[in-house]
Amino acid sequence: MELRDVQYLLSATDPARLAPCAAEVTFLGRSNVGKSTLLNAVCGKAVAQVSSTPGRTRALNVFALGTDRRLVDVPGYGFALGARAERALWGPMIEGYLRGRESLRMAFVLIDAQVGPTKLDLQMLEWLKAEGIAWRAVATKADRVGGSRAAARRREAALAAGLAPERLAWVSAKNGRGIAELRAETAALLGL
Ligand SMILES: Nc1nc2c(ncn2[C@@H]2O[C@H](COP(=O)(O)OP(=O)(O)OP(=O)(O)O)[C@@H](O)[C@H]2O)c(=O)[nH]1
Ligand SMILES: [Mg+2]
Repeated sequence: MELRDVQYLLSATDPARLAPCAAEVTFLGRSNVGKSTLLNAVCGKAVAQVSSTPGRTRALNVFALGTDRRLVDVPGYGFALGARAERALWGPMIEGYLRGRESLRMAFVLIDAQVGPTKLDLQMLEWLKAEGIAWRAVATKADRVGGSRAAARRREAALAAGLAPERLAWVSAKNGRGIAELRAETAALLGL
């Protein structure tokens, strides 16, 4: 079994509908940060739907590797469909899923490389720490940060998230930077 063997399994808005499994890795981040694109890049296969319209992914989209391993594409937080959605931050669906999900090996928290962590991103990191959920910060769309500015931008973004620069993965689905490392990490987490 390889990441390339990934297949779409189901979409659910009720996390209680997700059956237990042996191991899973999940992709979190604000709307449009590149979660679905990164999942596809890591797998080397276009399984998750990508769109230029923010808020495209509205349910927990679950992808299977064999019978017992999963990747989960989570709806973006911070995309307000209305006042109520805005208040809800990431809402009960995401919280309900992340809490007490025994098989969850890692939550990749995606942060826009150019923008750095937003207030919501920092809240998500704090929340994950408080819940004792394993997380890893991943800066996406690194191709948009010019070569000469990249090192400084990475330091700044890492510092804002309270991390050493090397602990902030720096990736681009567009030019492939950092994808091989993230792929190896994901495969190891899933025990592939
Ligand atoms: N330049 C560049 N653009 C990217 C990269 N990754 C994603 N994008 C673009 O960013 C936009 C959003 O990508 P998605 O993968 O749909 O983002 P998402 O986080 O899944 O968005 P939601 O499902 O709406 O929360 C698309 O237009 C992608 O083509 C990248 O590495 N570099
Ligand atoms: Mg998406």
